Amino acid sequence: MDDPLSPGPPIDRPIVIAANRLPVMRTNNGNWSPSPGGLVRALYPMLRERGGTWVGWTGDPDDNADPFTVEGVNLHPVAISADEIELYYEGFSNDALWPLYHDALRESTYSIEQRDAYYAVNERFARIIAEISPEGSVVWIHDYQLQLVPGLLRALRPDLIIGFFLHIPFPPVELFTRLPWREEIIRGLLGCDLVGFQRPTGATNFITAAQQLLDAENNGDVVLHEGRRVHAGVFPISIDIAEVEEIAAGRATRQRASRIRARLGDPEVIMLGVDRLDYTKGIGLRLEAFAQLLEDGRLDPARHVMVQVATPTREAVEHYKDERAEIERLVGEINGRFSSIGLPVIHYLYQTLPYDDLIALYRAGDVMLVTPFRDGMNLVAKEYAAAHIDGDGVLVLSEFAGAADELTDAVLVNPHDDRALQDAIVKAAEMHRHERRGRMAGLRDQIHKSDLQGWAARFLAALAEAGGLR
Ligand code: GDG
Repeated sequence: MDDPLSPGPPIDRPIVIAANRLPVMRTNNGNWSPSPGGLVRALYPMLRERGGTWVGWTGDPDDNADPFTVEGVNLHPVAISADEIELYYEGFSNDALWPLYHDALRESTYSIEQRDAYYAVNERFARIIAEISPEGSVVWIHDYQLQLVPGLLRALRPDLIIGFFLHIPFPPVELFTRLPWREEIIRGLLGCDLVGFQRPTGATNFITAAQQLLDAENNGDVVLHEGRRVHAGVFPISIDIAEVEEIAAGRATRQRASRIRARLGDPEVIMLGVDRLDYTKGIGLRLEAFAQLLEDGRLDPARHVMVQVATPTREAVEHYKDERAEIERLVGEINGRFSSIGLPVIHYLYQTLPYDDLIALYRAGDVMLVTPFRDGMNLVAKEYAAAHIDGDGVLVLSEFAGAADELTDAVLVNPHDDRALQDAIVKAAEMHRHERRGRMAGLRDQIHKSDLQGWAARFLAALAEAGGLR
């Protein structure tokens, strides 16, 4: 019998990847080096090995850099102006789509200028991909910034096999239909042969939106649109497990982890949060739950400390500035009330740490708190389990993270329920060693079922099949 997880034989067609950002960054001496980040870790080595092309923005405004090659990978920059960064990226992508897709709506701020910039940048991507893709190429487009590209590209190049992966949730139709340009987005995605989602609900929501908004018919997970068959599939993303385990096993990491514990005052339980400082990640709720537990005496500042790493992100967007101010106010307030001299109860870092340091922190963390309101997957949860080669540690995980579908040995919690969140934190902090080890073994078995490279290979194999290559 075929292994359902086996990706099958490699694809012999040229591969073109498109993402908002190129996989490389300019270094100080003007050269290019691979940028950090999961997507790059998954796809760049594959392109380096077999050759291929990546289309994306360099990260600098008005950058008209010519196409170039790094380690055999062809890189095609897409120029984006300073105005477009404000309207297409910060505006439409991060201020309109991001909250809508994470059911984090405050008030709807939809602007036609932002939509026009989004369209213009998507069209530019489509044109460049159409110009550079060899006949019959396999094109894989990533994420919510580029949802119109498949449709625009299909019109220009019907010969291409086009796939799209959405890294964030696809919202229920009742929410999605708030967007004035909802049909346009669905039409864009229906330019694909395969649209991939993190969770089954994402695929179902997308199919329902296509039915309701465009009268598209469907047969199971295949949507029939303008005489074409568009597959919707589920591909939960993973991490580079071997890399995390290797770093975690290193002597330097072990030493760093014990130094961290010592510097925190050798507490009984280190609680850890690691997130981009994003309002969807539920950092504030977590801090409030921690404070309430200290207040009620269910946790003890002499025995329990929290480390919160909040990585700077989207600092130009107003809601992110507000979120940062609120988190920092809370940290100050809680530390003011519960710390003693030399021993803060919350250690807060608004920094991007080197990956090795992050893995050492994961190893030091006895309880990992991952409490987003809504999250496509959440790789931090998987990295924490991968780093715990010692077989110990407890993961508290929001039901609203995609990772909750797979990581059922976590302490699963509804972060909107403050009492439940407090109970989950106490349960994790007090969990008996035997149960901790049993649950961690379950988490580690689960993550070992699929790594990042396997995820990419499975998506590409499904895309080849959807495009009629198999
Ligand atoms: C989107 C979706 C989906 C964090 N702080 C530091 C640092 N990180 C790294 C982590 C992890 C990554 O950033 C964060 O990944 P997440 O999955 O948690 O979240 P998003 O950035 O929101 O990603 C998400 C993902 O796409 C993939 O499809 O899972 O749901 O929202 O890898 O390690 N890395 C370093 N220093 C830090 O301080 N080096």
